[in-house]
Amino acid sequence: MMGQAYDPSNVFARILRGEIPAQKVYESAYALAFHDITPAAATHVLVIPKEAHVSLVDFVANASPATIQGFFQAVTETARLMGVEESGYRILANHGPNSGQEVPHFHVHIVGGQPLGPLLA
Ligand code: D5M
Repeated sequence: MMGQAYDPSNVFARILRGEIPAQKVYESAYALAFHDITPAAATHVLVIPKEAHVSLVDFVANASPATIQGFFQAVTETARLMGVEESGYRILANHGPNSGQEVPHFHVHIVGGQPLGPLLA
C-alpha cells in the first residue's frame, strides 16, 4: 500500500535539520531523542529516526534491517539514559487516523518516571 507522501516541512524534519531547537537527550547515526514539548508524564521523550518515514508502517516497510535495529537500540538506550529502565516505562507510536498522529515523521514516545496506570485511561 502506498503511504502518505513525506512532508519535509514537518516539525521533526526541521529539528533534524537544526532549523528549530529541541532538548536533545541522545543521538546516534540512526536516531535522535529529545524531550516532548507537552509532556504527558514525568519523563516523556520522543525518539525519531534520522531517515524520513511518515509512520511506523512506512518505517518498517522501507527502512533497512540495520536502520530498524539501530532505531530501537536508540529507544532502549534513551530510556536507560533517562533513568527509567529500572522503574519501568512505556513506548507508544501512533499510526493512522484513529491514533491522532500529529507529526508526520515516525516517532516513538517513551513515557515513565511515575506509575502509568491503564493504557487508555
Ligand atoms: O505526537 C507528537 C508529539 O510531538 C506531541 O506529544 C507533541 C510533540 N511535539 C510537537 N512539536 C514539538 C517540538 N517542537 N518539540 C518537541 N516535541 C514536540 P503524535 O504521536 O504525533 O500525536
